[in-house]
Amino acid sequence: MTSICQKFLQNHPKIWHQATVHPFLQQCQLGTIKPEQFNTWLVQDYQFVIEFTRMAGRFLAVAPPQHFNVILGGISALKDELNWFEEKAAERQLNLDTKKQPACADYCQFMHSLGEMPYPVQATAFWAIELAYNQGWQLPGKMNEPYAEFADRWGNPGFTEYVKLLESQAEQVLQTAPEAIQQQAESVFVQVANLEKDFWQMAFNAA
Ligand code: HMH
Repeated sequence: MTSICQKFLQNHPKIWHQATVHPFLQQCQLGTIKPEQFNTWLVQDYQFVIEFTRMAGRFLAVAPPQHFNVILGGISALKDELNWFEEKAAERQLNLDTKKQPACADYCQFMHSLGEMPYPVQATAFWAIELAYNQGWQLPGKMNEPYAEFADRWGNPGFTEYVKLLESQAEQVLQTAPEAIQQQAESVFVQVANLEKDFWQMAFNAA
């Protein structure tokens, strides 16, 4: 029996592919990405992660206690990730206090709106957001520095395990959710995929 989460992936192969395979990532692997493109991504993703951390806080607030372990692990990793982004930006002399571009602002608005949605829908979104980066940074294959460090952050085996745990927690609550909530979760899954695609394109356009 195919799980509900795996069905979401199977039902939307085209948009999921666009969410996780993009010339931005391929050119990081080739080492041909332009500094303006990479730096735009870095500064905008920092803004994204700030809003994602707030989303994680709201997600924890409505989670069953049995799900705390995995979510708190994720929140602890976000603490490290925000500090790491600040270091990477300083190395590149980037100003992190930059206005959000429309694709980033749309994604942040979407994450904010998830707070109003039922827990199984939030769990689906949280899983899909992390899976997109886990797959996206792994699929191009081994990268060289300075990009290897970025690919490893979301592509490392520990992160893959964490994403599997997020999937099993989402699956567990989707299994017993009413049909209407399962449908809402599928629609949110597709929205995440579209927002991911647009986020890559935003950074790529900075050339
Ligand atoms: C746009 N999606 C985007 N940025 C991220 N850092 C992640 C997902 C993973 O947290």
